[in-house]
Amino acid sequence: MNSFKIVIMGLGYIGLPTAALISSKNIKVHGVDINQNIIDIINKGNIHIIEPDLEGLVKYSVSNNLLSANLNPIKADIFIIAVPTPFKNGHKPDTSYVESSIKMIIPYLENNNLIIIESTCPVGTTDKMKNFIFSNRPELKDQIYIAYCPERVLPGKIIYELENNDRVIGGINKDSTKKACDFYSIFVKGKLHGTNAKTAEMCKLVENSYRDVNIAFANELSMICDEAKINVWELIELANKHPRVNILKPSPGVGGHCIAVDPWFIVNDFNKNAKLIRTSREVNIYKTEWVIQKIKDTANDFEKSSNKKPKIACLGLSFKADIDDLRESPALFIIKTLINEGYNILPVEPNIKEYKKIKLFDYENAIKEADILVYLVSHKQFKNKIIKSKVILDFCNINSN
Ligand code: SAJ
Repeated sequence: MNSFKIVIMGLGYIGLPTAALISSKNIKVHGVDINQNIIDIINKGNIHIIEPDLEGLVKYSVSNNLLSANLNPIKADIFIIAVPTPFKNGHKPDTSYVESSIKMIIPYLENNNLIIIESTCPVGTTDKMKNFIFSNRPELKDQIYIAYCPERVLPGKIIYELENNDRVIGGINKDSTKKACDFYSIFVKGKLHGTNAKTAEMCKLVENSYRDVNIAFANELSMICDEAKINVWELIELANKHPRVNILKPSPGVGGHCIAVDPWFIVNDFNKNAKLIRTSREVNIYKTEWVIQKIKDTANDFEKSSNKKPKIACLGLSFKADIDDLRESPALFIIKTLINEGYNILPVEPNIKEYKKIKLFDYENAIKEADILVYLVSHKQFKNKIIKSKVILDFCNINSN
């Protein structure tokens, strides 16, 4: 076993897979979370999130005494911060979990420790945390290493991408960058790119904003094409035959806790110049409203022509295909809005057994019973089964790959 010890603050979507992967390399990991229920689950070798390959790693590490979950940190060589940074009202990033994690580890810090922040953060957060640590423990100045290294993994492929993606690592000084690169080289097969903390922080925000801007372009095209009566999917396929064009896919809007959130971190701090990034967020949010209006118009036309209120099967609740994650899901928002406005909705989500306030329907029954089929998420269970005799609204090109 490696002799050094790691503390990971936060055992959620990023912290737990990171803890499991590192500990599976025979390194002792002491995980910390504020939720006792999560701690109990992990200490039994189980997991509280759905992610392929994770459970086996956690079981292995817990049963070999390499990983444990706890309420408080301990003294260690390396401290990794992997807590969420949601946003408050007005799209302002909320870094309070990062701050409270740093506060919790401060009493345990010793010379030569390395602190790594992985949470998505506004530019300048690492520097702020450095000042906060040194104002509480001035004797640690120049004696510890601090770096920012954002996670970049895709939910559904986290374990593979944790090991294989390149990493961007920005220290508060060159020694910190080197120390953090040496650490990641133990378990990352991708390339490690050293820079400064500010650039690494911005890099994370830019990656997700880049994707948001490009999806906004596709979503805007889908609304223009609807007006022009052109099939947007065919159009994009043709345009993408150009060697330097690669348009992404239109959707009912952008969901998840990353792409729909991170661009606001840039807009919030650089409001005057972040015009395209802000507008792209607005276009992607507007696309969801546009989809709701389309469904309502189709339902109202149906009612006028057949003199009965239509049953509408809404297919898919999650924020993207083949997962059960509902965070910031446009499909869920669409369904909730229509139900609240009194439409007769049959929601279908094959990846979820039960959802608190919304009664879920079985796919086969829903498509049989419904008058209108609305495809919101291209889950594999929905593919190649379109019933031509029904009114169909397809917002995700259901039969494509
Ligand atoms: N979407 C489209 N059209 C597309 C692609 C995606 O509308 O052509 C929508 C999806 O339906 C979904 C949303 O975008 O609602 C986001 O899905 P995603 O699969 O693109 O990304 P996430 O949110 O699951 O993960 C992203 C990834 N970032 C990038 O690809 C730049 C991941 O690498 C990050 O680690 C993750 O955010 C994160 O944690 O920040």
